[in-house]
Amino acid sequence: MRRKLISASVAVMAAAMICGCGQKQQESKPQAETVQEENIQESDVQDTAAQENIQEKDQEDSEVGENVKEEDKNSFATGINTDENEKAGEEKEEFVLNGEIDNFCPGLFSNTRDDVEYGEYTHATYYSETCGLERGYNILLPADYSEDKQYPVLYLLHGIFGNEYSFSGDASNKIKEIVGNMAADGIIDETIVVCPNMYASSDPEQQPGFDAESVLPYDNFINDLVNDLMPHIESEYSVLTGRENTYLAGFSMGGRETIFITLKRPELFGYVCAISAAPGIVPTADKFMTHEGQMEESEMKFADDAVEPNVFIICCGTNDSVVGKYPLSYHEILETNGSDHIWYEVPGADHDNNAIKSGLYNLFKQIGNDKK
Ligand code: FER
Repeated sequence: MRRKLISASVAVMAAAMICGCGQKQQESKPQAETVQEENIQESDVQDTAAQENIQEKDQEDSEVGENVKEEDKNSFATGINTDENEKAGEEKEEFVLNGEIDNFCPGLFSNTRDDVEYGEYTHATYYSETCGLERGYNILLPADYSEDKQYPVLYLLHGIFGNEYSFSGDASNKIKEIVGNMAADGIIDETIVVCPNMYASSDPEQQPGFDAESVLPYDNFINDLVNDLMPHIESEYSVLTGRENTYLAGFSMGGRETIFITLKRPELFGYVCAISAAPGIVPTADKFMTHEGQMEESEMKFADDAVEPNVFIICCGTNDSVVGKYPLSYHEILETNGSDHIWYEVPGADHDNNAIKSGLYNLFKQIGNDKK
């Protein structure tokens, strides 16, 4: 795939956002090489500061894992809902289909439009051999879904404490609008979105949490997805199969599993986006818990003979208060290990829907551009 390293001018954009309440945000394009140099230093500084913060918070909040309040769990699952969410879409008015990454999803695609009919989420279940139980998912079918057509499929993975309703139950993430509008405008083909429950435990009583055992079912989702859910979707719905037509994206814990699954099974997914990916792919300790890691840093790469995704995006908000600089560190490790991907930051976004909307929009934009 084409290799791109894209780093928006963080300081300029953050300042534009803070000053620009209610005003249009400044447009920012992927930077030329000279600007990248400065950005590397800028983000180095931020990186060090973030590491210090992580350590400081480690001391203050050593028990935060056990103390996550019920009302906070939703913001882990689907992102913190902030006022910025409504502003971000206004950044770009004119749309050009090209291979560039845009900072934000344009309002043209995130707004509800009268000229477009949107799909609806439906809940259904499948039997998981992996877990030995019936498991639920939500599926977003195009408004005029017909067995006479065949559709590509996006598997979309939620954050920690989430379930199959995390995305379908949050109208502010605008997923329905983004996929519906981009298809209506002919940028992408009509696409099915599947929102699974990523907690693949065989014990229905087991609960997610910030400790090694409670996280294991997330790492088991790769088996449920590949062996149970994907075959179920492919037999129950009129879908196009193969990596060209099979997409994977996820937010936070779902972003972490998206990267993990992509590295393990790159032959299955042609277009991938990991948004605000959570720590724990490689060994580390953050303010929530100590992570043994799914693999060592040296192993975080595609196998030498692997077919790699056509598009593999890793992105994160510059103000992410939950996963901080971990997505940046994934980009750096993959780069060191020679595994191609696109890295970019969403200016001003927290662990929130601005990052989610931007990531999904850019994934669909890359798909549209790749297939045009
Ligand atoms: C962690 C930090 C963040 C972690 C998970 C998350 C399992 C996930 C956050 C989310 O999904 O929103 O240390 O460990």
